Amino acid sequence: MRTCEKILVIGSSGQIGTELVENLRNIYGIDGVIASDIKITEQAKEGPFEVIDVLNSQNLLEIVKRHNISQVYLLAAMLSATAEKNPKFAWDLNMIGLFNVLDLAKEKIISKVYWPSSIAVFGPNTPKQNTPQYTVMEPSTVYGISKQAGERWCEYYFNKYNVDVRSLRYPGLIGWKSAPGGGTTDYAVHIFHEALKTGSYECFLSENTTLPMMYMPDAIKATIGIMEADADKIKIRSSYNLSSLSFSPKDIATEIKKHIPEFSISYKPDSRQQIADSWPKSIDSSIASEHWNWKSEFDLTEMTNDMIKNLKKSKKSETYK
Ligand code: AKB
Repeated sequence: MRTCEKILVIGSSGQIGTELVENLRNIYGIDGVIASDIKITEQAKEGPFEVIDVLNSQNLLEIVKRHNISQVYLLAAMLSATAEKNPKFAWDLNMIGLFNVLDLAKEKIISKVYWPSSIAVFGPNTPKQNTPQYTVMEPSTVYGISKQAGERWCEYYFNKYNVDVRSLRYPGLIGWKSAPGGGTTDYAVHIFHEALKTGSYECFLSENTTLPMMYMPDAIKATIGIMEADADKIKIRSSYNLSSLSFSPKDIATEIKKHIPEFSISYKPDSRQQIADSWPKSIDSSIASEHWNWKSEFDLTEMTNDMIKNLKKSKKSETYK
């Protein structure tokens, strides 16, 4: 167990945070990782937990000092679909939260920052297949605009103030331990729950909407991997392209049918379709592989097997098939 670091995860009860805290605690010990969210959650029963409003820099500073925090993972953000409903607040949350954390590193109160970016930094004019690290971006959602601006600020803080900030452009993330929180790719989690619960699913994206996706164990491996890599290997201080899978609702439904033959899917695209249509279909992450050895492990079949096996196990008490 490594005891030299004291880590704060902000937004720890969300989709990524839930699994990240668990994994970080395996490395740094329960007391080495402080979970925090805007309100108290079940996570508070599992180890140190603080209520933090990331928009309140004084509240954040006080907690960082009290726990002698050395690294912050800033996961609190409003995702693509929810952000479109409240663009101004989404901008404030996504940007002010980032500045508050970057400033702690600028003042050398903390030494390392992790901040997630997203495939949402790309837009309708971006090449859709195998989207390169450096290309036209022009995001069309407020979430994407905030992530692109955030990337620029991360690089700026690195160049001007020597802030050790690291970041990944996450694709859609799929996991069985936690629910997704207001994104366009959320269907790829909901579909598993509905397949097991009711045997059918109405998808809010059209059947051939292919998007870049990733199974949560790969996303956690990448997140901890980039944070643990030697600083000189992290040559990109805006954010790295990260890729694993690419699939459409039709592709994933076909995989699920291998486990639940009677499963049926219908399609009723809503406003999220336009967001999905503006994003890449697949991502080139060869630079991440070259710089800090990124490699994904799960393909679509392995992910589907693992999701179904674990959801069945964890939901034994519910009426899962
Ligand atoms: C979303 O759909 O908004 C997120 C993302 C791709 O960043 N999952």
